[in-house]
Amino acid sequence: MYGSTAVESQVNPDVQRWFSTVDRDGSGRITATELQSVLANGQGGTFSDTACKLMIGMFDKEKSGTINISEFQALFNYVNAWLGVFRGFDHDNSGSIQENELSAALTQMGYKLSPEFIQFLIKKSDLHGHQSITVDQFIVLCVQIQRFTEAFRARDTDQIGSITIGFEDFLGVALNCSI
Ligand SMILES: [Ca+2]
Repeated sequence: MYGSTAVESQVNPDVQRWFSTVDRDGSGRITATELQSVLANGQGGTFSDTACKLMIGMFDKEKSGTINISEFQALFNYVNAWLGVFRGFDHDNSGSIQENELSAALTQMGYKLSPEFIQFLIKKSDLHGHQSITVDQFIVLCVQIQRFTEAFRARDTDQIGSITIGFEDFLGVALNCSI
C-alpha cells in the first residue's frame, strides 16, 4: 500500500509497514503470538513466548494483551535499541552472546558480577546448550536484572550493597520482578 493518509504519516513509514506485516488478521492490534512470528532470534528461531509477552506487557497501556500502532512504534524503537546494544556486545558477530561478551556487557552496564554468576546467568538463560544467549534471552535477562536492581536499590538506602528484607517484601519483589 503506497498511498499514505495524514494519520499514517505521523507514524514512521517503516513502522507502518511492519505493523501491517505483523498484524496478520488485520485487527489493528498485535498479539504476543503475532509479534513472535516476525521476531527472529538470529539463531534460526524466533523470540521466546516469554520475551514476546514481556514486551507486549511493557507497552500495552490498557492491559489488553495486545498493542495498537502507537504502542507498536514504541515497542519497535525499544527492540531496535536492544538489537543495537546486543550487536555492540556480540564482538565476534556470532549472533549470540558468550560468557566473555556477557561479562563485558554487564560490566559496561554498571554491574559487578563474579565469573561464576555470569556462568549461572548463561546456564539459566540457555537451557539447552549452556553456552551462549540469544538476543531475546539477552533482553529478558537484562530487563529482569534491571527490575531486581531497582527493587534492591530502593531498599539499600545507605548504598552499602546489602539489605535486610522482610519475608512478605521479599515475596513481593520476587513475584513482581520475575518474568
Ligand atoms: Ca558472540
